[in-house]
Amino acid sequence: MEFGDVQLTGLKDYQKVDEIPIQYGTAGFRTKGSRLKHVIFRMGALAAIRSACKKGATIGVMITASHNPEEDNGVKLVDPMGEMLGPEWEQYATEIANVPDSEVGTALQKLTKNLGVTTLANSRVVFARDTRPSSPILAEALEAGIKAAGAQCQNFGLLTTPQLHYIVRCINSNGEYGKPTEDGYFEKLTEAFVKLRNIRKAKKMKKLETYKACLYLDAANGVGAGKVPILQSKLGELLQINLVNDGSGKLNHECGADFVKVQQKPPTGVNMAPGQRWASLDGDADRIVFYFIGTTDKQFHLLDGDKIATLVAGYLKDLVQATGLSLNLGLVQTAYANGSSTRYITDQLQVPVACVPTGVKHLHHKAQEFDIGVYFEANGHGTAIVSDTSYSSLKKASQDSTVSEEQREACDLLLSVIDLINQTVGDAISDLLLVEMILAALDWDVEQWNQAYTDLPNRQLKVKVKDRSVIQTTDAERKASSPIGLQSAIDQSVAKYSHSRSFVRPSGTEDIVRVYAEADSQDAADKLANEVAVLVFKMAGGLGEEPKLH
Ligand code: G16
Repeated sequence: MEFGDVQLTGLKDYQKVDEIPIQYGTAGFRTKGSRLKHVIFRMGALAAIRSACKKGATIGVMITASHNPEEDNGVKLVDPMGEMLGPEWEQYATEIANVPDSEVGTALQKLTKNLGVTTLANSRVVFARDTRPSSPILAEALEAGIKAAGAQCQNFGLLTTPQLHYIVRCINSNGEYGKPTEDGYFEKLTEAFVKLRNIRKAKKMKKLETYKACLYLDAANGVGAGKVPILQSKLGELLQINLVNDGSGKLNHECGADFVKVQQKPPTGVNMAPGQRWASLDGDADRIVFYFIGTTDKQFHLLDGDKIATLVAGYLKDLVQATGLSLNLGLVQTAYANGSSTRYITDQLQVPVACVPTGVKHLHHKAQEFDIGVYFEANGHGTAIVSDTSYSSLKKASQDSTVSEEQREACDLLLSVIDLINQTVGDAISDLLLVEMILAALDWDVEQWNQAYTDLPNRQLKVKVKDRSVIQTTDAERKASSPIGLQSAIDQSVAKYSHSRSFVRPSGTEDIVRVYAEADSQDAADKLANEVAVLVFKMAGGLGEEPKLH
């Protein structure tokens, strides 16, 4: 079988196991690991074509299913500047993944021809994987696909997803963004963290009284767990990390950021004392949420992506002001953002806020419209990005002797904060350091952070349906446009509860429909979520038992 000018060798080892269609979803392909060998082999070849279309720039491929159960797996493609694969290519990926085995070569050949690609010999692909049992064999399939296309490749072994995004950007910026290795990643982040944390000492400011440099971290038994000791070795006493779910248990099982956020409770089996600051990563360490037990009310409190976003945006807003530069700062959220967070951002922080559909690719894109764009999904996935012109203005002002000393210092400080942030994609390790740095700078404990605003009680549910694509949405996923009648039925339910809101959307990473509801009491949010889940079940072909209120 011919593909371009190379033989598509190895294809026989990477044939489809079934004919069930598969789609490039919110963050790549995701399904049972056992169904993915052929998809990943083909994505190796596609990544090579993408690289050729980007004039030989390096493309990244990450093998992971992130927050999904251990038996799932997936693949995400990373574009040259470390961002998610351009949406126009998601369609190519879906087409190539689904063609019959006998037509793979022809389909790839047709694509290269349509895109004007004449050779893949200069294409470069780098890849990494998470700790799932199926990941090594899928990494072999990927390498085979890249090599079959005649491209060059480099295997980075076990990395977190954001580490691979970082490495891709470093390679393509010729090292300007940092050294393209895991060591380079930790060096950049931790040097910035140490510098920022030591400013207090250098300025002989009073000692920290409230902030305690001690974090309890649930690593979801994922790939992030193995990275924490490396991080710890570089932080010394500046932050003591006590690791649980360190990889010895089952991945994402009753632990991790998704479990804690959706269930609104701690990982199973951990012993939390009131006032301790806890955080959970997800399986590939691109998300993080914080939480604690209140010292007075002894209740569980979650500090999710919205609370991280407001902490970061508030800190950056003050810092930008201190630089004297006129940089516009904006925040991007999705429909899952708690109503109280949006109100706080608008009324208190007075920062412009935008709402886009779920998926970091949408948030990242929108955030690029600001000089400094902070974006976070409520599930803890997010980062901040700075435009090239703003970065240059900061660099220039930090060395400009006509600018006041305070303003130069603020520019310098902001530049170090930018070094602490992985601007390519949401990164749990970078976000962890950023949050810890800000809490220390403000000398806050976790309870002070939580006091910014009170979340409206909310509930998320999952409904299994025959075909989740029957649910279609509009208005940044806040309204259902199909099936007909579903939205008006949801509106009627919402009208029964005060300060309430609810929406539904098909997940792009799991075979389910997600239901979100918020209201002025937990009881009302639970009831509303359940009513809407029942509507989905009845109007969108629910499978199994009808959802019940627990
Ligand atoms: C991925 C995406 C996120 C998204 C999440 C859930 O995260 O990168 O932007 O919020 O999936 O998506 P959905 O609701 O469509 O299932 P991760 O951490 O699983 O890669």
